[in-house]
Amino acid sequence: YALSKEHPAPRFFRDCTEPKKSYDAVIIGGGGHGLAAAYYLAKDFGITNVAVLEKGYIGGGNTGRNTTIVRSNYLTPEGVNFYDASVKMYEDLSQELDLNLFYSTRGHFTLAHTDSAMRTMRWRAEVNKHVGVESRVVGPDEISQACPQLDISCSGQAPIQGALYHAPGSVARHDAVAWGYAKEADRMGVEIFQSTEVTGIDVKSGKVVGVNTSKGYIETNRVLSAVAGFTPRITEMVDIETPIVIHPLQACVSEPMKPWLDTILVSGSLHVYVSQSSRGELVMGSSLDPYEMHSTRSSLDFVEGLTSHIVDMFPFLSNVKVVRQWAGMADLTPDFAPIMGKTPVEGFYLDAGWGTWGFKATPISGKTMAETMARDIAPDLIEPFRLTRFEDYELTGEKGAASVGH
Ligand code: FAD
Ligand code: PYC
Repeated sequence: YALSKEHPAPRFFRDCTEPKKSYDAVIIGGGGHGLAAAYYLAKDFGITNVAVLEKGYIGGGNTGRNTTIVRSNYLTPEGVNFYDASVKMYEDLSQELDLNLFYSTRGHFTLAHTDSAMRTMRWRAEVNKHVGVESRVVGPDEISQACPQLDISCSGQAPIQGALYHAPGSVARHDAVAWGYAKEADRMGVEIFQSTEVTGIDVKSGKVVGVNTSKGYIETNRVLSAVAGFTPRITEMVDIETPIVIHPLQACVSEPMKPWLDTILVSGSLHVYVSQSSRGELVMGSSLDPYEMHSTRSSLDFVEGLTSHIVDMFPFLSNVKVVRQWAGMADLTPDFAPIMGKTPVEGFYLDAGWGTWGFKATPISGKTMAETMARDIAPDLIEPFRLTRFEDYELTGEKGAASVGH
Protein backbone atom coordinates (compact mmCIF):
# COMPACT_ATOMS: atom_id res chain seq x y z
CA TYR A 1 0.00 0.00 0.00
CA ALA A 2 1.56 3.31 -1.12
CA LEU A 3 0.50 6.68 0.26
CA SER A 4 2.14 8.53 -2.60
CA LYS A 5 5.29 8.35 -4.74
CA GLU A 6 7.26 10.34 -2.15
CA HIS A 7 5.85 8.26 0.72
CA PRO A 8 5.91 4.71 -0.64
CA ALA A 9 4.69 3.01 2.53
CA PRO A 10 2.75 4.10 5.60
CA ARG A 11 5.43 2.58 7.85
CA PHE A 12 9.21 2.91 7.72
CA PHE A 13 9.67 0.05 5.29
CA ARG A 14 7.64 -2.18 2.99
CA ASP A 15 5.87 -5.22 4.36
CA CYS A 16 7.69 -7.90 2.32
CA THR A 17 6.07 -11.29 2.67
CA GLU A 18 7.14 -13.61 -0.20
CA PRO A 19 10.92 -13.88 -0.77
CA LYS A 20 12.16 -14.15 -4.35
CA LYS A 21 13.83 -17.34 -5.65
CA SER A 22 17.33 -15.88 -5.32
CA TYR A 23 19.29 -12.89 -3.97
CA ASP A 24 22.84 -11.60 -4.38
CA ALA A 25 23.12 -11.66 -0.58
CA VAL A 26 21.06 -12.89 2.35
CA ILE A 27 21.46 -11.40 5.81
CA ILE A 28 20.29 -13.46 8.76
CA GLY A 29 19.11 -11.23 11.61
CA GLY A 30 17.19 -7.96 11.53
CA GLY A 31 19.00 -6.37 14.45
CA GLY A 32 21.02 -3.18 14.11
CA HIS A 33 24.03 -5.04 12.73
CA GLY A 34 22.20 -6.98 10.00
CA LEU A 35 20.21 -3.92 8.91
CA ALA A 36 23.29 -1.69 8.92
CA ALA A 37 25.17 -4.22 6.76
CA ALA A 38 22.23 -4.23 4.31
CA TYR A 39 22.22 -0.43 4.23
CA TYR A 40 25.97 -0.12 3.52
CA LEU A 41 25.87 -2.94 0.92
CA ALA A 42 23.32 -0.85 -0.96
CA LYS A 43 24.80 2.58 -0.28
CA ASP A 44 28.54 1.90 -0.61
CA PHE A 45 28.53 -0.92 -3.17
CA GLY A 46 25.23 -0.62 -5.06
CA ILE A 47 24.31 -4.19 -4.03
CA THR A 48 20.55 -3.94 -3.52
CA ASN A 49 19.30 -7.41 -4.45
CA VAL A 50 19.54 -8.31 -0.76
CA ALA A 51 17.13 -10.01 1.66
CA VAL A 52 17.25 -9.45 5.42
CA LEU A 53 15.57 -12.38 7.17
CA GLU A 54 14.37 -11.80 10.73
CA LYS A 55 12.64 -14.55 12.65
CA GLY A 56 10.82 -12.12 14.96
CA TYR A 57 10.49 -8.38 14.43
CA ILE A 58 13.30 -5.99 13.61
CA GLY A 59 15.17 -4.72 16.65
CA GLY A 60 13.48 -7.37 18.86
CA GLY A 61 16.79 -9.02 19.78
CA ASN A 62 19.61 -7.42 21.75
CA THR A 63 19.29 -4.21 19.72
CA GLY A 64 16.00 -3.39 21.44
CA ARG A 65 17.14 -4.75 24.82
CA ASN A 66 20.36 -2.87 25.33
CA THR A 67 21.11 0.12 27.50
CA THR A 68 22.35 2.21 24.57
CA ILE A 69 25.80 3.28 25.78
CA VAL A 70 28.07 4.44 22.96
CA ARG A 71 31.75 5.06 23.76
CA SER A 72 35.26 4.23 22.59
CA ASN A 73 37.25 4.17 25.86
CA TYR A 74 38.53 0.63 25.32
CA LEU A 75 41.78 -0.97 26.43
CA THR A 76 43.51 -2.18 23.27
CA PRO A 77 44.55 0.20 20.46
CA GLU A 78 42.73 -2.11 17.98
CA GLY A 79 39.51 -1.83 20.02
CA VAL A 80 39.81 1.93 20.59
CA ASN A 81 40.35 2.60 16.86
CA PHE A 82 37.41 0.43 15.89
CA TYR A 83 34.90 1.86 18.40
CA ASP A 84 36.12 5.41 17.76
CA ALA A 85 35.22 4.99 14.08
CA SER A 86 31.74 3.93 15.20
CA VAL A 87 31.28 6.88 17.60
CA LYS A 88 32.19 9.25 14.76
CA MET A 89 29.61 7.61 12.48
CA TYR A 90 26.95 7.81 15.23
CA GLU A 91 27.50 11.54 15.60
CA ASP A 92 26.09 12.17 12.08
CA LEU A 93 23.75 9.20 11.85
CA SER A 94 20.44 10.98 12.58
CA GLN A 95 21.12 13.23 9.63
CA GLU A 96 22.31 10.42 7.39
CA LEU A 97 19.28 8.23 8.13
CA ASP A 98 16.91 11.21 8.26
CA LEU A 99 15.53 10.03 11.58
CA ASN A 100 15.98 11.45 15.08
CA LEU A 101 17.99 8.82 16.97
CA PHE A 102 18.02 10.96 20.14
CA TYR A 103 21.80 10.69 20.08
CA SER A 104 22.84 12.52 23.21
CA THR A 105 26.46 13.08 24.29
CA ARG A 106 26.58 12.91 28.09
CA GLY A 107 30.13 12.15 29.17
CA HIS A 108 30.92 8.70 30.58
CA PHE A 109 32.48 8.08 34.01
CA THR A 110 33.90 4.66 34.88
CA LEU A 111 34.18 4.93 38.65
CA ALA A 112 37.14 3.42 40.48
CA HIS A 113 36.75 2.41 44.12
CA THR A 114 40.10 0.64 44.61
CA ASP A 115 43.80 1.19 43.86
CA SER A 116 43.77 -1.59 41.27
CA ALA A 117 40.75 -0.09 39.50
CA MET A 118 42.57 3.29 39.42
CA ARG A 119 45.52 1.57 37.75
CA THR A 120 43.27 0.17 35.00
CA MET A 121 41.69 3.62 34.49
CA ARG A 122 45.15 5.18 34.03
CA TRP A 123 46.08 2.44 31.59
CA ARG A 124 42.92 2.96 29.53
CA ALA A 125 43.33 6.75 29.61
CA GLU A 126 46.88 6.50 28.25
CA VAL A 127 45.92 4.06 25.46
CA ASN A 128 42.93 6.28 24.55
CA LYS A 129 45.02 9.46 24.43
CA HIS A 130 47.68 7.72 22.37
CA VAL A 131 45.06 6.85 19.73
CA GLY A 132 43.56 10.36 19.89
CA VAL A 133 40.44 9.54 21.93
CA GLU A 134 39.34 11.96 24.64
CA SER A 135 39.69 10.14 27.98
CA ARG A 136 41.42 11.15 31.21
CA VAL A 137 41.57 10.18 34.86
CA VAL A 138 39.69 12.54 37.19
CA GLY A 139 39.41 12.80 40.98
CA PRO A 140 36.36 12.84 43.26
CA ASP A 141 35.94 16.65 43.04
CA GLU A 142 35.44 16.61 39.29
CA ILE A 143 33.03 13.68 39.57
CA SER A 144 30.99 15.61 42.20
CA GLN A 145 30.93 18.65 39.95
CA ALA A 146 29.49 16.64 37.08
CA CYS A 147 27.09 14.69 39.28
CA PRO A 148 26.42 16.48 42.61
CA GLN A 149 23.69 13.94 43.50
CA LEU A 150 26.23 11.08 43.75
CA ASP A 151 27.30 10.06 47.29
CA ILE A 152 31.07 9.82 46.77
CA SER A 153 31.38 7.49 49.77
CA CYS A 154 28.68 5.20 48.26
CA SER A 155 26.99 5.08 51.69
CA GLY A 156 30.37 4.13 53.15
CA GLN A 157 30.33 0.83 51.18
CA ALA A 158 32.99 1.61 48.60
CA PRO A 159 34.28 5.21 48.57
CA ILE A 160 35.09 6.48 45.06
CA GLN A 161 38.78 7.25 44.52
CA GLY A 162 38.50 8.60 40.99
CA ALA A 163 37.24 7.75 37.52
CA LEU A 164 38.07 7.40 33.86
CA TYR A 165 36.23 10.31 32.22
CA HIS A 166 35.36 9.92 28.55
CA ALA A 167 33.69 13.06 27.19
CA PRO A 168 32.31 11.53 23.93
CA GLY A 169 30.29 8.87 25.86
CA SER A 170 26.68 8.98 24.62
CA VAL A 171 23.28 7.34 24.64
CA ALA A 172 20.80 6.93 21.77
CA ARG A 173 17.33 5.58 21.07
CA HIS A 174 18.16 1.94 20.33
CA ASP A 175 15.17 0.81 18.27
CA ALA A 176 15.35 3.97 16.18
CA VAL A 177 18.80 2.84 15.04
CA ALA A 178 17.28 -0.39 13.68
CA TRP A 179 14.30 1.47 12.18
CA GLY A 180 16.53 4.09 10.53
CA TYR A 181 18.79 1.54 8.87
CA ALA A 182 15.74 -0.53 7.80
CA LYS A 183 14.00 2.52 6.34
CA GLU A 184 16.98 3.62 4.28
CA ALA A 185 17.98 0.09 3.17
CA ASP A 186 14.38 -0.50 2.07
CA ARG A 187 14.33 2.77 0.15
CA MET A 188 17.35 1.56 -1.86
CA GLY A 189 15.67 -1.76 -2.70
CA VAL A 190 16.70 -4.15 0.10
CA GLU A 191 13.83 -6.49 1.08
CA ILE A 192 13.21 -7.02 4.80
CA PHE A 193 11.25 -10.10 5.86
CA GLN A 194 10.01 -10.26 9.44
CA SER A 195 8.62 -13.50 10.95
CA THR A 196 11.00 -15.38 8.63
CA GLU A 197 13.36 -17.84 10.23
CA VAL A 198 16.46 -19.35 8.67
CA THR A 199 16.32 -23.08 9.44
CA GLY A 200 19.31 -24.31 7.46
CA ILE A 201 22.21 -23.21 5.27
CA ASP A 202 22.97 -25.14 2.12
CA VAL A 203 26.72 -25.64 1.56
CA LYS A 204 28.08 -27.52 -1.46
CA SER A 205 31.82 -28.21 -1.97
CA GLY A 206 32.68 -25.76 0.82
CA LYS A 207 30.59 -22.91 -0.66
CA VAL A 208 27.27 -21.42 0.36
CA VAL A 209 24.59 -22.00 -2.28
CA GLY A 210 21.37 -21.18 -0.45
CA VAL A 211 19.36 -20.99 2.76
CA ASN A 212 16.29 -22.86 3.98
CA THR A 213 13.74 -20.63 5.63
CA SER A 214 10.28 -20.86 7.13
CA LYS A 215 9.17 -19.29 3.82
CA GLY A 216 10.96 -21.74 1.52
CA TYR A 217 14.37 -22.16 -0.10
CA ILE A 218 16.37 -19.11 -1.29
CA GLU A 219 19.38 -19.38 -3.61
CA THR A 220 22.35 -17.16 -2.77
CA ASN A 221 26.13 -17.42 -2.65
CA ARG A 222 26.62 -14.80 0.10
CA VAL A 223 25.21 -15.16 3.63
CA LEU A 224 25.91 -12.94 6.61
CA SER A 225 25.05 -14.23 10.08
CA ALA A 226 24.31 -11.27 12.39
CA VAL A 227 22.27 -13.00 15.06
CA ALA A 228 24.15 -12.17 18.31
CA GLY A 229 22.75 -14.51 21.02
CA PHE A 230 21.61 -17.06 18.41
CA THR A 231 25.05 -17.41 16.79
CA PRO A 232 25.79 -20.99 17.97
CA ARG A 233 22.55 -22.18 16.30
CA ILE A 234 23.60 -20.67 12.97
CA THR A 235 27.27 -21.72 13.06
CA GLU A 236 26.08 -25.27 13.78
CA MET A 237 24.26 -25.18 10.43
CA VAL A 238 27.57 -24.69 8.57
CA ASP A 239 29.64 -26.85 10.90
CA ILE A 240 31.86 -24.02 12.13
CA GLU A 241 33.15 -23.92 15.68
CA THR A 242 33.54 -20.66 17.61
CA PRO A 243 34.38 -20.16 21.29
CA ILE A 244 31.15 -18.16 21.82
CA VAL A 245 29.08 -18.90 24.93
CA ILE A 246 25.70 -17.37 25.75
CA HIS A 247 24.98 -15.73 29.11
CA PRO A 248 21.89 -13.65 29.97
CA LEU A 249 22.44 -9.94 30.54
CA GLN A 250 19.67 -8.14 32.40
CA ALA A 251 18.59 -4.51 32.61
CA CYS A 252 15.72 -2.42 33.94
CA VAL A 253 14.24 1.08 33.97
CA SER A 254 12.74 3.21 36.72
CA GLU A 255 9.60 5.28 36.52
CA PRO A 256 10.27 8.54 34.61
CA MET A 257 11.65 11.53 36.50
CA LYS A 258 12.45 15.11 35.57
CA PRO A 259 15.96 15.27 34.10
CA TRP A 260 18.61 15.29 36.85
CA LEU A 261 21.32 12.84 35.74
CA ASP A 262 23.31 14.31 32.88
CA THR A 263 26.18 11.84 32.76
CA ILE A 264 26.58 8.11 32.30
CA LEU A 265 27.99 6.41 35.41
CA VAL A 266 29.50 2.93 35.54
CA SER A 267 30.88 1.23 38.63
CA GLY A 268 32.86 -1.92 37.94
CA SER A 269 33.23 -2.61 41.67
CA LEU A 270 29.53 -2.23 42.54
CA HIS A 271 28.66 -3.94 39.22
CA VAL A 272 26.09 -1.32 38.21
CA TYR A 273 25.66 1.41 35.63
CA VAL A 274 23.05 4.10 35.14
CA SER A 275 22.03 6.88 32.76
CA GLN A 276 18.81 8.84 32.31
CA SER A 277 16.95 8.39 29.03
CA SER A 278 15.35 11.16 26.99
CA ARG A 279 12.03 9.92 28.45
CA GLY A 280 13.28 10.52 32.00
CA GLU A 281 13.64 6.87 33.03
CA LEU A 282 16.80 5.73 34.78
CA VAL A 283 18.26 3.00 32.56
CA MET A 284 20.16 0.58 34.77
CA GLY A 285 22.03 -2.67 34.47
CA SER A 286 24.64 -4.83 36.10
CA SER A 287 27.00 -7.65 35.18
CA LEU A 288 26.23 -10.82 33.26
CA ASP A 289 24.31 -13.65 34.89
CA PRO A 290 27.09 -16.04 35.94
CA TYR A 291 25.74 -19.10 34.11
CA GLU A 292 25.32 -20.07 30.47
CA MET A 293 21.69 -19.96 29.41
CA HIS A 294 19.81 -19.39 26.14
CA SER A 295 16.88 -17.46 27.60
CA THR A 296 15.51 -13.93 27.94
CA ARG A 297 13.89 -14.41 31.32
CA SER A 298 14.67 -11.79 33.98
CA SER A 299 14.90 -12.34 37.76
CA LEU A 300 14.02 -10.76 41.11
CA ASP A 301 17.54 -11.54 42.28
CA PHE A 302 18.88 -9.19 39.59
CA VAL A 303 16.73 -6.15 40.50
CA GLU A 304 17.32 -6.64 44.22
CA GLY A 305 21.11 -6.74 43.82
CA LEU A 306 21.18 -3.88 41.34
CA THR A 307 18.92 -1.48 43.23
CA SER A 308 20.72 -1.97 46.54
CA HIS A 309 23.93 -0.71 44.90
CA ILE A 310 22.14 2.11 43.06
CA VAL A 311 20.81 3.26 46.44
CA ASP A 312 24.37 3.10 47.87
CA MET A 313 25.30 5.63 45.17
CA PHE A 314 22.09 7.69 45.29
CA PRO A 315 20.33 7.22 48.67
CA PHE A 316 17.53 9.63 47.66
CA LEU A 317 16.30 7.11 45.06
CA SER A 318 15.11 4.62 47.69
CA ASN A 319 11.42 5.25 46.95
CA VAL A 320 11.68 5.35 43.17
CA LYS A 321 9.98 2.42 41.44
CA VAL A 322 11.45 0.01 38.91
CA VAL A 323 8.81 -0.31 36.19
CA ARG A 324 10.27 -2.77 33.68
CA GLN A 325 13.00 -5.38 33.58
CA TRP A 326 14.19 -7.73 30.87
CA ALA A 327 17.15 -9.75 29.60
CA GLY A 328 19.05 -10.31 26.38
CA MET A 329 21.28 -13.19 25.32
CA ALA A 330 24.90 -12.01 25.26
CA ASP A 331 27.22 -13.84 22.84
CA LEU A 332 30.53 -13.78 24.70
CA THR A 333 34.03 -14.46 23.44
CA PRO A 334 36.98 -15.38 25.68
CA ASP A 335 38.73 -12.05 24.95
CA PHE A 336 35.60 -9.84 25.06
CA ALA A 337 36.20 -8.69 21.47
CA PRO A 338 33.90 -9.50 18.53
CA ILE A 339 34.34 -12.10 15.78
CA MET A 340 34.02 -10.48 12.36
CA GLY A 341 34.83 -11.39 8.80
CA LYS A 342 35.26 -14.40 6.56
CA THR A 343 34.99 -18.01 7.69
CA PRO A 344 36.26 -21.37 6.40
CA VAL A 345 33.00 -21.71 4.41
CA GLU A 346 33.20 -19.67 1.21
CA GLY A 347 30.44 -17.06 1.09
CA PHE A 348 29.53 -17.42 4.78
CA TYR A 349 30.41 -14.28 6.75
CA LEU A 350 30.21 -13.91 10.50
CA ASP A 351 29.39 -10.86 12.63
CA ALA A 352 29.18 -12.13 16.21
CA GLY A 353 30.68 -12.11 19.68
CA TRP A 354 29.03 -8.83 20.56
CA GLY A 355 28.32 -9.85 24.14
CA THR A 356 27.52 -6.80 26.24
CA TRP A 357 29.21 -4.28 23.93
CA GLY A 358 27.80 -4.42 20.38
CA PHE A 359 25.24 -1.60 20.18
CA LYS A 360 27.95 1.06 20.00
CA ALA A 361 29.53 -0.84 17.10
CA THR A 362 26.40 -0.99 14.94
CA PRO A 363 27.43 1.59 12.27
CA ILE A 364 31.03 0.48 11.87
CA SER A 365 30.22 -3.22 11.97
CA GLY A 366 27.57 -2.72 9.27
CA LYS A 367 30.00 -0.77 7.13
CA THR A 368 32.96 -3.14 7.50
CA MET A 369 30.87 -6.31 7.10
CA ALA A 370 29.30 -4.86 3.94
CA GLU A 371 32.79 -4.24 2.59
CA THR A 372 33.86 -7.77 3.53
CA MET A 373 30.86 -9.24 1.70
CA ALA A 374 31.21 -7.01 -1.36
CA ARG A 375 34.97 -7.52 -1.82
CA ASP A 376 35.34 -10.92 -0.15
CA ILE A 377 38.18 -9.47 1.87
CA ALA A 378 38.02 -7.99 5.37
CA PRO A 379 39.21 -4.38 5.80
CA ASP A 380 42.25 -3.83 8.06
CA LEU A 381 40.12 -2.25 10.80
CA ILE A 382 38.45 -5.60 11.62
CA GLU A 383 41.46 -7.84 11.00
CA PRO A 384 42.17 -8.09 14.78
CA PHE A 385 38.69 -9.61 15.18
CA ARG A 386 39.11 -12.50 12.74
CA LEU A 387 37.88 -15.94 13.80
CA THR A 388 41.31 -17.51 13.30
CA ARG A 389 42.81 -15.41 16.14
CA PHE A 390 41.75 -18.15 18.55
CA GLU A 391 43.86 -20.72 16.65
CA ASP A 392 46.79 -18.29 16.32
CA TYR A 393 46.69 -17.22 20.02
CA GLU A 394 46.45 -13.57 18.93
CA LEU A 395 43.63 -12.44 21.16
CA THR A 396 42.43 -8.83 21.45
CA GLY A 397 41.98 -8.70 25.24
CA GLU A 398 39.21 -6.22 26.08
CA LYS A 399 37.99 -7.75 29.34
CA GLY A 400 38.98 -4.72 31.39
CA ALA A 401 36.96 -2.36 29.21
CA ALA A 402 34.05 -4.28 27.67
CA SER A 403 31.55 -2.88 30.21
CA VAL A 404 30.73 -3.55 33.87
CA GLY A 405 32.04 -6.60 35.76
CA HIS A 406 31.81 -9.99 34.12
P1 FAD B 1 20.40 -8.53 17.66
O1 FAD B 1 19.85 -7.18 17.86
O2 FAD B 1 20.22 -9.52 18.77
O3 FAD B 1 19.75 -9.09 16.34
C1 FAD B 1 19.86 -10.44 15.96
C2 FAD B 1 18.54 -10.83 15.34
O4 FAD B 1 18.68 -12.12 14.72
C3 FAD B 1 17.41 -10.98 16.35
O5 FAD B 1 16.41 -10.02 16.07
C4 FAD B 1 16.93 -12.41 16.16
O6 FAD B 1 15.52 -12.56 16.25
C5 FAD B 1 17.42 -12.75 14.76
N1 FAD B 1 17.63 -14.17 14.50
C6 FAD B 1 18.23 -15.07 15.30
N2 FAD B 1 18.22 -16.29 14.73
C7 FAD B 1 17.59 -16.14 13.54
C8 FAD B 1 17.24 -17.06 12.49
N3 FAD B 1 17.56 -18.37 12.56
N4 FAD B 1 16.58 -16.58 11.41
C9 FAD B 1 16.25 -15.25 11.32
N5 FAD B 1 16.54 -14.36 12.30
C10 FAD B 1 17.21 -14.81 13.38
N6 FAD B 1 26.03 -2.77 23.85
C11 FAD B 1 26.52 -1.51 23.89
O7 FAD B 1 27.33 -1.14 23.05
N7 FAD B 1 26.14 -0.63 24.86
C12 FAD B 1 25.28 -1.00 25.85
O8 FAD B 1 24.93 -0.18 26.72
C13 FAD B 1 24.77 -2.31 25.85
N8 FAD B 1 23.93 -2.71 26.82
C14 FAD B 1 23.37 -3.95 26.77
C15 FAD B 1 22.43 -4.29 27.74
C16 FAD B 1 21.76 -5.50 27.66
C17 FAD B 1 20.74 -5.84 28.71
C18 FAD B 1 22.07 -6.41 26.60
C19 FAD B 1 21.37 -7.73 26.51
C20 FAD B 1 23.04 -6.09 25.66
C21 FAD B 1 23.70 -4.85 25.72
N9 FAD B 1 24.64 -4.45 24.77
C22 FAD B 1 25.16 -3.19 24.80
C23 FAD B 1 25.01 -5.37 23.68
C24 FAD B 1 24.18 -5.09 22.41
O9 FAD B 1 22.81 -5.05 22.73
C25 FAD B 1 24.37 -6.16 21.33
O10 FAD B 1 25.72 -6.50 21.21
C26 FAD B 1 23.87 -5.67 19.98
O11 FAD B 1 22.58 -5.14 20.11
C27 FAD B 1 23.88 -6.82 18.97
O12 FAD B 1 23.17 -6.38 17.82
P2 FAD B 1 22.89 -7.40 16.65
O13 FAD B 1 22.18 -6.67 15.58
O14 FAD B 1 24.14 -8.11 16.32
O15 FAD B 1 21.95 -8.52 17.32
O1 PYC C 1 29.29 -1.46 26.39
O2 PYC C 1 29.23 0.35 27.58
C1 PYC C 1 28.86 -0.78 27.32
C2 PYC C 1 27.84 -1.40 28.16
C3 PYC C 1 27.32 -0.91 29.30
C4 PYC C 1 26.44 -1.86 29.73
C5 PYC C 1 26.42 -2.88 28.89
N1 PYC C 1 27.30 -2.59 27.91
